[in-house]
Amino acid sequence: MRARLALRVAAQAVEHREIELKHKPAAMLQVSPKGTVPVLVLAGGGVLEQSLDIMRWALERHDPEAWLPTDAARHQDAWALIAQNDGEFKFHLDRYKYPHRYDLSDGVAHRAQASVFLEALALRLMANAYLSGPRFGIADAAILPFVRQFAHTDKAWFAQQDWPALAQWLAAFEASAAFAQLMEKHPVWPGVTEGLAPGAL
Ligand SMILES: N[C@@H](CCC(=O)N[C@@H](CS)C(=O)NCC(=O)O)C(=O)O
Repeated sequence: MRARLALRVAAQAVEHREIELKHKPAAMLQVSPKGTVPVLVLAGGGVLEQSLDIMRWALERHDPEAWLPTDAARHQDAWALIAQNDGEFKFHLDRYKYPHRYDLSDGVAHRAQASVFLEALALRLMANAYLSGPRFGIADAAILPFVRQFAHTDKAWFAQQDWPALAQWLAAFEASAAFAQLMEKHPVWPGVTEGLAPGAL
């Protein structure tokens, strides 16, 4: 989701190939054996296998909304926040969402630990409209999809928390045109005919 947000704002045309994770196509594993999405295959043959690399690549080519901070302190702050999201917060989020995958009876303790990061985000969003200041930027785009996952794990519980600015920031994202575009369904790649040997129909 975050890679696609950056590709969209940077107006980078891509051929979107929707992957069914239960049936990863051999062609995908050939270019990226680790088998996670997203993967971006560049025109010159290079392969980007991390969503943050795709975001950085797209925004370095074209950044019309100035998502990449230009001053060193803001740059450092945004990437440190993203690292916290991808590290500790994601660790607890995964266990909150899928406790049984981790042999836990429930995810409540991890929900509490993940909430420490959300408290910090909520405080930032009380001071400024977005995580890095008055304008939407890379930190918002990189972190929002994960906060959304957290919020949707137990919507009723999330709604009871005293995080009005955080809830509003998430609601505005979910109401945005960018989000609506991202949620459009894409046919799974390769399609039925492409996936079959010639003459099989
Ligand atoms: N650090 C990677 C993580 C990618 C990742 O874990 N993607 C998940 C889906 S969001 C995936 O492809 N999982 C593989 C699977 O479930 O088989 C990134 O940000 O690109």
